[in-house]
Amino acid sequence: MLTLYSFGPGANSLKPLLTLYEKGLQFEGIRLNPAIFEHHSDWFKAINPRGQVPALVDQGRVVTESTVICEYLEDAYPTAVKLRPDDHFDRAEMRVWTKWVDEYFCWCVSTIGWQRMVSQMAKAIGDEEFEERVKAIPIPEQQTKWRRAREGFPQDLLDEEMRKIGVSVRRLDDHLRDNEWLAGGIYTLADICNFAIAGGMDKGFPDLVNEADTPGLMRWMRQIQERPAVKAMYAEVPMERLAPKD
Ligand SMILES: N[C@@H](CCC(=O)N[C@@H](CS)C(=O)NCC(=O)O)C(=O)O
Repeated sequence: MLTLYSFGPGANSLKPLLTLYEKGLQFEGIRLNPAIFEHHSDWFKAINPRGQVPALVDQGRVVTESTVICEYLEDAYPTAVKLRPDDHFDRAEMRVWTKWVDEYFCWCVSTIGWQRMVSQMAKAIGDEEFEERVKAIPIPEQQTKWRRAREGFPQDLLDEEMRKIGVSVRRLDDHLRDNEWLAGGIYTLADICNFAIAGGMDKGFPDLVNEADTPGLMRWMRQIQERPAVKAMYAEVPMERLAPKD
C-alpha cells in the first residue's frame, strides 16, 4: 500500500496527487495541517527528517522530493497511462521542464505566496511560541524564511521575485502558444509539475496571467483542469486551510 503525506492540493503536494490520480493508483492519503505546524512535529520528522511534504511511503520505504516521487511512481508502477515520453530526447526535454520548476519557477512563486499567506500566520503567533516553532524546523533556510515571513520580506526581494515570475510566465506561454503540452506532444510530468505551481495564477496574478497576455498558458491550464483524473482529485481531496482546527 502506498501512503502519501501531504498538504492539500497545491504546490509540491499537488504533483504526486495528480500523478497518483492520473495513473489510477490506490493510496492512503495522510493530510498534514500546516496551520498547526504538523509537518515539523516529531512523528512526521521521523518520516521526513527535513520536515517537509510531500513524502511517499511504499512498503516501509520513504521517498521524498515531489518531482522524484512522481518519477518513482512512473518507475515502480508502470501503468497503461504513461506520464513520460518513450523517446529519450523528449524525456530529456521533460526533465528540463521539471528541473526548471524545482530550481527557478517554484521559488519566486513561493516567496510571494509566503508573503501573502504564511506572513499572516507567522504574525498571528506570540513571540515565545514563534521561537519554539522555529526551533522545531530542521532546515536552516526554512527557519530564515519563517522569520522573514513574520518580519515581512524585504521589498527588493519581492520585486526581484515578481520579475522572475514575469519571466517564468512568458517562458511557459511562449512554448504553449505553439505546443499542446510541454514535452513530447503528450501530457507528462513536465505538465503536472509546472501546473502544480502555475495552476491558479490567473487568480493570484491576474495582471500577468490572463486571456489577452498569456492565451497559451490559459488554454493549457484549462486543458489540465478538464482532465477526468484532475477533476476527481479536486473533488476528493480538500483544499488547503490555513486556520487552526477548532
Ligand atoms: N524540494 C521539496 C520542497 C518541499 C516543500 O517545500 N514543501 C513545502 C510545502 S509545498 C513544505 O513542506 N513547507 C513547509 C515548511 O518548509 O515549513 C519538494 O519538491 O518536495
